[in-house]
Amino acid sequence: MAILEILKFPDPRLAQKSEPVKDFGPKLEKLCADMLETMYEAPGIGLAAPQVNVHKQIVVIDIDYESSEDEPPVLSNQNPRIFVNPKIVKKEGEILFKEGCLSIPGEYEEVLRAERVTVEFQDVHGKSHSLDAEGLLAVAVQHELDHLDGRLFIDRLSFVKSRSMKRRLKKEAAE
Ligand code: QAP
Ligand code: CO
Repeated sequence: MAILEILKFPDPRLAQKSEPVKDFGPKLEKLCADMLETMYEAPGIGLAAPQVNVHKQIVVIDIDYESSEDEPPVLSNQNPRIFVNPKIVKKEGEILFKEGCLSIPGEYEEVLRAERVTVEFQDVHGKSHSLDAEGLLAVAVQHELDHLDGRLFIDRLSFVKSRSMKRRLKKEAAE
């Protein structure tokens, strides 16, 4: 097991699109284990492979925290979920959720998402699954799948808010 380095905004590698996973095997299992360890150590509730500079369609999520309101979240019971080659096939309703991101530490803003999603994905062995998610899990799935398209939650704010936040973060990163 290993803790991986998490890329931080404005690293341009976060904007890269991720490729589908074709090889299922021990290398994929090791990467998923390392991603989970990295997420728990942060601590976070979701991590996408491109955040650790692996541009493959892999996401790990664990929303089972004592209080999801805590920022950063407090870890309680572990319920790791691994999504390989995930696709959202259905979206319903709307939810406004104050999101954060391990690649944008210390920043939290409300983002509008679907309240319920159905996600089709493969597990580490390549077996196909479908999951109906709602609330925090649905938000986490949408946030993490955005990473696979090179998109961050700050790209989903109003134009004015998004631009001013990116300018400030770029300025802070350059200091
Ligand atoms: C994505 O986010 C997410 O700023 C996962 O200083 C966000 O784990 C899923 C974190 C909202 C569902 C709802 C953020 C840790 C963790 C920070 C995270 C920080 C330390 C963010
Ligand atoms: Co994120």
